[in-house]
Order: sequence, then structure tokens, then C-alpha cells
Amino acid sequence: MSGLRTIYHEIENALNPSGILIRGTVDFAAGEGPLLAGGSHAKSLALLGNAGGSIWPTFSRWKQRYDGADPLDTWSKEIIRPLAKTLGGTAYFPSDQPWLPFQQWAMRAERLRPSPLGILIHPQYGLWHGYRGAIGFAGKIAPYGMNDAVTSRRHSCDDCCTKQCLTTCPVSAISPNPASFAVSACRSHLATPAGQGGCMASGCLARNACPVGAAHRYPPEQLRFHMQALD
Ligand code: B12
Ligand code: SF4
Ligand code: SF4
Repeated sequence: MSGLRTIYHEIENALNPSGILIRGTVDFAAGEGPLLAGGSHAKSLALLGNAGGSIWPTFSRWKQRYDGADPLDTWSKEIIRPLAKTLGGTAYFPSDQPWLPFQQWAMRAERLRPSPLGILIHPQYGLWHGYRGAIGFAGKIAPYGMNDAVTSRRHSCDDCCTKQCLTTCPVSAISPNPASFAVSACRSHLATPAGQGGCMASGCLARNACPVGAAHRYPPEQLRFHMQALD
């Protein structure tokens, strides 16, 4: 147990200045986990990400000095890769292809479920969280950060009567049955003056309409940054 505490303390200490958090851990059956650098399958994984605007102060300062492509992915890799090396693990990133199943891992790490938008909804942070990377290990690590609020609560969307996320999109890009996201309708709208003045300036209107975790909504500059990255 003290060894595990050391790993978690080491990860927390290394990530603390960045605002990246340990979002949970996943145990894998034999042969199920992603490949480690050595070629075997990971037995466990620590999932790393942001909750609310936790990364924005540090990342936005770093971004002022960076004018290359994919700033958020580059920043995440600069922080997580050396940490994985120190811990003897392998780093994985949500933006690297072939895409790894980050949302499936997240549903196991914190037992979250998808919202109609496709984004996983968290009982505390609502739609305002995401994943910056993961570190895979050759051995098992104990569960981290599981708490009753996340594991035993009903799904927030089941308790939501108004489901405003389904009615707010100006081009009805989000459909409930079957759940789907019309990416091309969304992108076409974003290119119009109405889209530029609406969703591009203030963030996805459907995501903003969700009442869960509204206090954790990203700050306006971060909302704009994510929309520009999507464009
Ligand atoms: C491709 C992709 C997209 C495509 C979706 C194309 C499509 N129709 O499938 C586009 C570019 C449109 C997109 C948009 C967004 N995305 Co995206 N996307 C991804 C990415 C890179 C790969 C998804 C994938 O295929 N994975 C591989 C499969 C095997 O993994 P999986 O876990 O089984 O996949 C799940 C998803 O595919 C999901 N899914 C299926 N359709 C859609 C559609 C959307 C919009 C989402 C979010 C998920 C989703 O269902 C699967 C089962 O769990 C993931 C990162 C990752 N590696 O997963 C991020 C990811 C899913 N996206 C994310 C986000 C936040 C967004 C945006 C909100 C970005 C923004 N602007 O802020 C938007 C949504 C816009 C909106 N209006 O709501 C987050 C979700 C975090 C969370 N809380 O759940 C992820 C995990 C990235 C991250 N770094 O955290 N995305
Ligand atoms: S508005 Fe309601 S249904 Fe939509 S994501 Fe939020 S809680 Fe879920
Ligand atoms: S960004 Fe705008 S157009 Fe796209 S899904 Fe969200 S509300 Fe609809």
C-alpha cells in the first residue's frame, strides 16, 4: 500500500502545477490492455485529465510562448511523457492515432456514462471535463479516487427532465434515438456568421445549456480555444 501511495503522490506532485488530475485507474484482464513500450499488454492504467478549468491558467500561459500546431496535445505530452518514463510506465494520448478507447477507460475508471452529446457526464463536473493522457503499467495498481458520488449515483441524464442539450443546437445536430451527432451539420453552421458569433464565440450552445456542473463550465477563453480546435 505504501508503494501505491508513493506512485500516486509522485503523479500528483508532478502534475499539480499543470492542473492535470488523476481521473481514476483501470485494471485490465490478461491481453486486454493497450500495448506497453516493451510489447506486452498493460495490466493497469492511470487516467489523467482536466476537471472544470483546472488546466487553463498554466496551459494558457504556456501557449503564449508556443506557436506550433496542436498546442494542448503538445503541452500534455511535454508533461505526461517524462512522468511516465520516471514511473517505468508507457504514456498514451487521446489525440494519437489509432485512437485509443479513452471514453471506455473513463467509464470504467469513474463509471461515467455518455450524455446525448457523446461527451461523458460527471455528477460533479457535468460536461466540463476531458482527458489529457494515460499511463499504462505492467502490474496492477489499486483503484484511485473512486467515491460514492461517482460510483453509485444515478446517471445525471436520467434525472434531467428538460434535456435542454437536445433542443438548443441551432441546427439540431444532436439526436437522441439513436444517439448521434451530425458532425457535418455542426461544422457547416460554425462556418456561418451566426455560428461564428454564437457557438464559436461562446462555446457549443448545447453543451452550455446543460445544468449539471454549470459552476465548472470552462472560462470563456478556454471555450473559444476548444471550439477553434474543433473547427
Ligand atoms: C474523433 C473524435 C471526435 C470527433 C467525433 C467524430 C464522430 N462522430 O465520431 C469530433 C471531431 C467531431 C469530436 C468532437 C468533439 N469532441 Co471528441 N474525440 C474524438 C476522439 C479523438 C476519438 C473518438 C474515438 O473514435 N475513439 C476511439 C474509440 C475506440 O474509443 P471509445 O472510447 O470506444 O469511443 C467512444 C467515442 O467514440 C464515443 N463517441 C461516438 N461518437 C461520438 C461523438 C462525440 C461528439 C463524442 C464526444 C464522442 C463520441 O463513443 C465511443 C464509446 O464510448 C476522442 C479521443 C479518444 N481517443 O477517444 C475525443 C473525445 C471523445 N472528444 C471529446 C470532446 C470533449 C469533444 C468536443 C466537445 C470538443 C470541443 N469542442 O470541446 C467535441 C464535441 C462537439 C459537440 N458539439 O459536442 C472528449 C470527450 C471527453 C468527455 N468528457 O467525455 C474526448 C475523449 C477527447 C479528450 N481529450 O478528452 N470528437
Ligand atoms: S441537459 Fe440533461 S440530458 Fe442533456 S447532458 Fe445535461 S443532464 Fe444530460
Ligand atoms: S457547436 Fe453549435 S452547431 Fe455544433 S452541436 Fe454545438 S450547438 Fe450545435
